[in-house]
Amino acid sequence: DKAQIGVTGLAVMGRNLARNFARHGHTVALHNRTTAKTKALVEEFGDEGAFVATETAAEFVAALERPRRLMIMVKAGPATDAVIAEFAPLLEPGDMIIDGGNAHFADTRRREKALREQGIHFVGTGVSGGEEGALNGPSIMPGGSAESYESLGPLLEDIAAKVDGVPCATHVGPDGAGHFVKMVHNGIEYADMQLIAESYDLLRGAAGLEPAEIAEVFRTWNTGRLESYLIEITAEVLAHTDAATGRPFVDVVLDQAEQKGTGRWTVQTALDLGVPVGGIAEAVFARSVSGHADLRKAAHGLPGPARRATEGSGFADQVERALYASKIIAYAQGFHEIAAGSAEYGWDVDLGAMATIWRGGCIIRARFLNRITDAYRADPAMATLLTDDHFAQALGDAQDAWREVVATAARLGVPTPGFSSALAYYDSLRADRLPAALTQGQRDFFGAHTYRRTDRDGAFHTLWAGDRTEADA
Ligand code: NBP
Repeated sequence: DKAQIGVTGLAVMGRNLARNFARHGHTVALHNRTTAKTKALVEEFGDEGAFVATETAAEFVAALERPRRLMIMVKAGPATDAVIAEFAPLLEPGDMIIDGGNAHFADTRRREKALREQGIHFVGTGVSGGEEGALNGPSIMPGGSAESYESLGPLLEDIAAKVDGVPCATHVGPDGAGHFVKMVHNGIEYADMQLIAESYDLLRGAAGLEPAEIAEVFRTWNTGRLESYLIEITAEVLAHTDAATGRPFVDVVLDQAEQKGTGRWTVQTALDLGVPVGGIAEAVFARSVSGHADLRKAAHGLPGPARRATEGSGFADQVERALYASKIIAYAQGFHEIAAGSAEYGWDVDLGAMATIWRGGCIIRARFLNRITDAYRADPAMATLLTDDHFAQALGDAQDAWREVVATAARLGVPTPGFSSALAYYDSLRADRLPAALTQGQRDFFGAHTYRRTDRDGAFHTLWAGDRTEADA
């Protein structure tokens, strides 16, 4: 029998996706540059389903039913191009190459265009959920042509996570849309993690709680509106004790956060699109600051606030409100970026559907995402999530607590770039007037960059160096 799908690149992700397809009753052709990995997979897991192990590219392609569905799970970057160059000449019009690696959406657009000229569908696909998700049900974000999704969609929906019976996979949009959405998903993940980290730091630094006590606070939060995978694992990590020293695990881990680059891409892309994603940017920069051991060493010992007050028992509740409000902001910024990308590249992404497919499988899975889906269902053209009834009310309820938490952090010297920037974004959007008017005045003064007026149309320039009369520009 011919295979319904083939997977090339059998490291942790490819291997687990292949097993997931097989466990769902699909015949899976296997291929890997190093053939030992292919053999090992069949030896260890061959009884889980129908696998066709192949060694050469020609054998692999020949093992697939037509139209062929060939999934690439190799290290994103030059390896992806190398694998495409190897297989594309062996394929026929109508065949599909699915790239499930973490490719940059611009690379996906380039590859899709090149392969389209050969009649091959290139399906850049975001896959979230790591190793575990790949095996038991990831969140899947496929781009590419609608036609390819007709053939591929049922397979992807089969292996995806399910929430309330709904698969966490849907066609995102043409060419690079899937990888773009996966990129922003990761950016939001950065922001979410940063906000949780700040909450922990505040409960520790301002309320004086121990990690085990903070774990309990997170466990309680996880029974409410903040219920999510990230809050759940935060409690687990904080409750963990280091076996070697008997100290809280979080105290023996070097405090320098690393990153693989998707958060940075989200911010770089947002800058290109002119979308303010301060919450995501602050999260990326917070990791960067933590990693600058040299700067931190040089600055260590600089003066801080004299005050050392400890916050009372109501503080945790205030932090919960600040966290929820800031999380709403981070998601609103991420969704704004997806909307902007969709408009720029003509993808027509269904924003509500993105929240739906993130409910399971992926790292940012959360009860809260249902609210985002509801919000976009109620008003697909909403300019910002913040004005949705539920979110507007939550932001309203959070006002005093959110401001108190940011003020407390500033008074006590606990760094909260995520909370602070989220609040500044909120206050900027809701302001009657912004000091951007002054910025425009300065720009006109030093560079004759002109300005618009509130009371009539047109562009104007004031003769700053002359008699300061105003001229039409
Ligand atoms: P890696 O990213 O570690 O890649 C290893 C695979 O790439 C192996 O199969 C290796 O073959 C193959 N490969 C390389 Br490297 N260079 C190659 C080349 N020039 N030609 C052919 N094959 C080549 O694997 P991974 O961690 O399973 O991730 C796979 C993809 O999934 C990546 O793009 C990653 O970003 C993405 N992703 C990973 C996660 C995660 O949690 N790990 C989550 C979501 C997405 P070999 O065996 O012969 O060396």
